[in-house]
This record gives sequence, structure tokens and C-alpha cells, in this order.
Amino acid sequence: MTLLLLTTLLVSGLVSLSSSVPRQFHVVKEQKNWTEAQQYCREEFTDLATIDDMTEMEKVKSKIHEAGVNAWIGLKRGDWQWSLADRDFYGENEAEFRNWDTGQPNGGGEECGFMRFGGKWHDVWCSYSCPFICYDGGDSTHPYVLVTEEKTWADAQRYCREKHTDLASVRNQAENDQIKGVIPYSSHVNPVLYWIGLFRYTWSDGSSSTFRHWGAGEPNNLGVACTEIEPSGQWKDADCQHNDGSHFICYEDELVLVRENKTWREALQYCREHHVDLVSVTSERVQRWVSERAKGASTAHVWVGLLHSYGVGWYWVSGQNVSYSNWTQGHEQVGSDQHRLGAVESGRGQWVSDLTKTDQLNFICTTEEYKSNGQLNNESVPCTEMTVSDSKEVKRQIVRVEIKVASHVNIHDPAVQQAFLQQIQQRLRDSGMPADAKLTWMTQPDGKIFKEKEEKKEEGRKRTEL
Ligand SMILES: [Ca+2]
Ligand SMILES: [Ca+2]
Repeated sequence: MTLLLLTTLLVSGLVSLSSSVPRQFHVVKEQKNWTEAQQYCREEFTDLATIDDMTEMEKVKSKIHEAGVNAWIGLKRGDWQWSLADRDFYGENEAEFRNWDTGQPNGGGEECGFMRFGGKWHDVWCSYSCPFICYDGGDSTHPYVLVTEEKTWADAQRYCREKHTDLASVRNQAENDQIKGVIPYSSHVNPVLYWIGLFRYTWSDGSSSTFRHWGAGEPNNLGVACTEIEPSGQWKDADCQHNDGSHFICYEDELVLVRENKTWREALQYCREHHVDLVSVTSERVQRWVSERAKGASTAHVWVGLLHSYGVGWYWVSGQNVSYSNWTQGHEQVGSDQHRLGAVESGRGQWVSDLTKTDQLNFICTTEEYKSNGQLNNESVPCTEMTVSDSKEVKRQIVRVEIKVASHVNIHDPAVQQAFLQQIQQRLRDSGMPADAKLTWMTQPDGKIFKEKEEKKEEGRKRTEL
């Protein structure tokens, strides 16, 4: 029974992890203080690096190790502040009211605040699992809600924001007494900590990531401090103003939603100028990220790199076949002679094919270069939808061919593939293809050229370069 429960938990954990859009990290080798580095990252990328977990830490570690320098990331320890950030909620000096116990806060890595029986406050590691006290602005008679379920500070904050208003803020002594009143007497003999909304570390991009990777004895600065990663991968806190020897790490989301209305063609150009390309949704994993990003769109659909061309069918601007698909029912079937563009519904993330080249939509760019062998690079993407009227611009065409072979022929042998190519080339020349046109096989995402259809049939795609 226990085993079954653990398995279920693990699975749900993985699902939530993979739905967050991955980040690319960039080490910038310029010496700047933390604030200057933050400004640079926001201008050139997304923000100073936020690190969510060990997987991301490993990515960062390899980059920083390679660079051999100390580098700022986005984590900053500022003054203590409340989770409920609305300034109007606090009267004069009320946001600064404190009721620390003797000897508290005693700092180090203790960055979240709790209340104990008796109403005094302590600072402690945010990763502790504790019961907590929510504030409910809609309930004037019982605004403070004690939740006995034990959670980390960030999970408690999420819970309170979903079910009530936020984690409890304490604005004055009267409120402190009121909140103290909801803590049960049993906490007197068995001291239990109750999270309130007090915290002091923030990420530059506003993330609530509680992941930390402090080196031995760190953090050990007093007051305000910023976080550096050493070449070993260990984190340390340091004076935010120093810029001697400190480089920095920016991040960029792999998928970027551009909230500007453009035609498909303009969107493609924009992505290629500012990022890498329009996104190709070649797997369920990428689809999840696209759905996530599309939710933030201001148009009902967003453009992605999906198009349909005469003789080719549906394909991605990355040059890949549409093997994974997420069509709205009936939208996949398009006459084989039609030029169409695919888009993704902002709400449900499903694909549609009834938009035209004059429609203006938000769109999603990818910042990741296509690395695998055989995929088309930026310049060689077939874009016949736009260029078909001007034959000079049609440089490449993708054609799917079906070949019947005897079962003893090894279709994965390069010599055999070359022989097929020569035969096809000859036939095409016979039927009018220019003599200087080149033919090459296209490698599929799985690294192979041919996909076996039946025992005796082989299917593949070749690229005709005209
Ligand atoms: Ca403490
Ligand atoms: Ca330090």
C-alpha cells in the first residue's frame, strides 16, 4: 500500500516538472555588480538566472565550470517583507511591524518567518515542513485560518493564495495577539512552528523557487546580499555592489510568447531575427510547453511553425515531419494541393488549419538551435507557402517517396541509399528536373531515413534542392 502511494506521488511530481518551460542559461563574461547584471540580462535575455532544481543546477554547473569564473545569479537577500505585497493593505509603519523573539532573526540560510506559541517570531529554513496561518480578506469575523497540514513555506503560500488571500501578515500588536489566539494550546508543550507570510529572499524574476545550493558556511553575510556561483558550483552570498571578478548568468526561456499581432510570415521573420525560429511542436513534451505559453496570449490562437504545402502535406519549419499531432477534430484533412498554415488555440492548445496568411496573431518562438543531424537549418527551411508565386525563390522542396524493396536489401546501408538516390535523380531528370539540381535524403527525427511501412514497403522523404 505504501509503495503504491509513493509511486503515485513520484509520477505526479514528474508531470509537474516537465510542464514548466525549460530555460537556456548564458554565462556573460563581463564584470558588473548585481544590479547592472540584472539590467543586462533583462535587456538581452529574460532575466538573471533562476534555478529551480538539481537538473537545472547541473546545466548551470557545466557552463560555469567551463567558464572558470564566479557569476551572479538572480537570488537576493533583501529586507524582511510580507508575502501579501499590496501596499494599500498596510497603514503607516504597519509593513515594518516586527515581533522577533530574543536572539532572532539569526540569519544564515534562515529566510522565512514563523510564529510560535506565545506569539514571538523566529527565522528558519523555508524548506521546513510546518503548519501555517492563512489570512482570508473575505472573512471579517475569522480572518486568520490555521492549517495543520505541514508544508514548506512556498507551498503554504500557494495554498493560502488559492484557498484564501495569502499567508498571514502581521501589521500591529493587536493583530499579533489575534493570530496568536488561533495557535492551539498543545503547541505550548510540543513546540510547533506556524508559517506566517514573512520572507527575505527574492529571485530577480519573481519566482518562488526554494531550491538552494549553498557552499559550506554560506550564506554568512549580514543584511542585504546577493548570490554568486563559484566554478565548483557552490553558492555563496556576497556584497551586491562588488564587480571585481564577478561575471553573471542570464537565462532565456526556450519558448518565448511574443504578444504582438503579426501575419505568419512576419512572425517567422521576427523569430528568426530575435530568437531562432517559430516553434516546431514535434512531441507531447513541447506541446505541453506551448500550451502553457499560449495561455498568456492576447489572441484566440497563436502561430507556430506549422505549414501545409502542395505535394508535401503538413510539416514543421524545422524540417521535421508531423509525427506527433494535436489537431482539433477535422482540421488535419486538407486537400493535398492546398497551402495552409497551422495555429494553436490559446485556451486548449489544440491545432487548427483554417487561418489564413493575412490573419494577425501572437506567436511562439523557440530560442533553441536545432542540433540533431540531418534536420534542416534556418536557411534551408522550405517555405513554399509564401514563395510559390515567385519560382526564383523556391529553392528547396521536400518530397515523400515510397520504395518497394526485396526483403534481403539492407536499406540502412549508405551505399544502397545512394544507389536509390541516383535512380530517382535519373527519373526526375528524364521528366524535366534541371540537371544541376541536387537530391539528398532527409534524416528523420529518429536518425533514420526510412520508415518501414509494411514488410515489403519502405517509406522515406528526400529533399530536392533546385
Ligand atoms: Ca532563527
Ligand atoms: Ca558569503
